[in-house]
Amino acid sequence: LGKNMEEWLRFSVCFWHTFRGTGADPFGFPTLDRPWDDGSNSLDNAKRRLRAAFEFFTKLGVKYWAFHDRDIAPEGKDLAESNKNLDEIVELAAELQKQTGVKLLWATCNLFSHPRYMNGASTNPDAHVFAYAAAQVKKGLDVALKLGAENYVFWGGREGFHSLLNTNVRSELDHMATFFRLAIAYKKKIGFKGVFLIEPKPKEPSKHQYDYDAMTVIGFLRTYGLANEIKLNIEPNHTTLAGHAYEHDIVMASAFNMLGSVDANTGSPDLGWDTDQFPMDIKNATLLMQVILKQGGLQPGGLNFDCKVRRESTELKDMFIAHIGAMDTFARGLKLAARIQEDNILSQAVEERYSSYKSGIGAQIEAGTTSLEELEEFILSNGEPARISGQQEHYESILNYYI
Ligand code: GLO
Ligand code: NI
Ligand code: NI
Ligand code: NI
Repeated sequence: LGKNMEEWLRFSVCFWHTFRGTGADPFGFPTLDRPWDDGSNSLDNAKRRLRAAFEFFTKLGVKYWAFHDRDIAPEGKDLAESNKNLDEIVELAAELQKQTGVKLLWATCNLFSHPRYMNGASTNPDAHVFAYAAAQVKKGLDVALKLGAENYVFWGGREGFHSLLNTNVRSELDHMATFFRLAIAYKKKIGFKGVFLIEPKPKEPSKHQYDYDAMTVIGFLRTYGLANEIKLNIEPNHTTLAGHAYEHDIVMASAFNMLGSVDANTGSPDLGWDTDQFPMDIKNATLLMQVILKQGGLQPGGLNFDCKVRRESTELKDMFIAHIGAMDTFARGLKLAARIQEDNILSQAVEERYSSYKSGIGAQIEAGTTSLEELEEFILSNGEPARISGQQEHYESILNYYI
């Protein structure tokens, strides 16, 4: 396939779940053992955590990691102190990256946890909050540049609304576009070469999220003339939360040349929220890798495990097993996708399905050289189209043969 498996499978460990996750949920206290973490907000604790993380990455053999500004370094009493804390931790991160060879897939800013962001960040009705978020992203981009991030992610955690009665949606979307324009200008100014990625997600935590799903974000980017500057980071658990199939947003983003990276996880369709489970389903992984194969890989994006071990997994070794199991799942998915591509049976079947567009009136439709009058003329002389079977079961049984 022209690349070795590692180039197709650019795995990344996320810092926030793996090193900040505790197993706590809205109904219960922490359950996970984190022997290196004393639970305090001190810089010493942050450093211990980071060292543990790099030990984990190296033992696992994963080449990339990803983090938010506020999960690697504690928030200070004001922006200046937060930035100072971040600088100190980033120094250590730079050192650890150099020592281990582990690279930064992407950096991001947490613009959703602090109470100041409760009504949104760039879409906040208060300009003061917009300014704070912008200042935070400025620093986030400096840090991304320093650590050689290959991408930079924007997940609009609170960019949405709970009620239309108090919301001016047009002005909030205009502000969000301005926010991205400012970030693009700064990125160019400092010479940061990483790719900007928006991560769509519906329903959580705002009742309505502006970045609902892939096509919503693509529509937003095109409306505001930003589609050449920003791609998408797709998380399948968000896709299923939006009511789509696991691979839907991957397919959609890739179809429009907008698939930059993947937050590789899965949810429980029987639960219905963002459970961030480790992907263990071979069929899902195969369908996803098929798209990645077809578009020639994800570089400079990757497969970032935005996943948490479940509350009931209390041991450190569970963290290893979860990541290894997920990596194996995608490795098998890649192999199966490669076989499916090689055999060409499915793609031939699809091609056949669209064969009417290859000649005659179909070719004219494809080329955009026809008119309503001409199409009417065609129907008047050719009559009713034949009914052709959709053959869903046929396609599904072919896929089953591979899995
Ligand atoms: C939440 C998102 C979140 C993002 C992260 C990076 O559901 O998946 O974890 O991936 O903030 O942007
Ligand atoms: Ni995510
Ligand atoms: Ni998520
Ligand atoms: Ni997540």
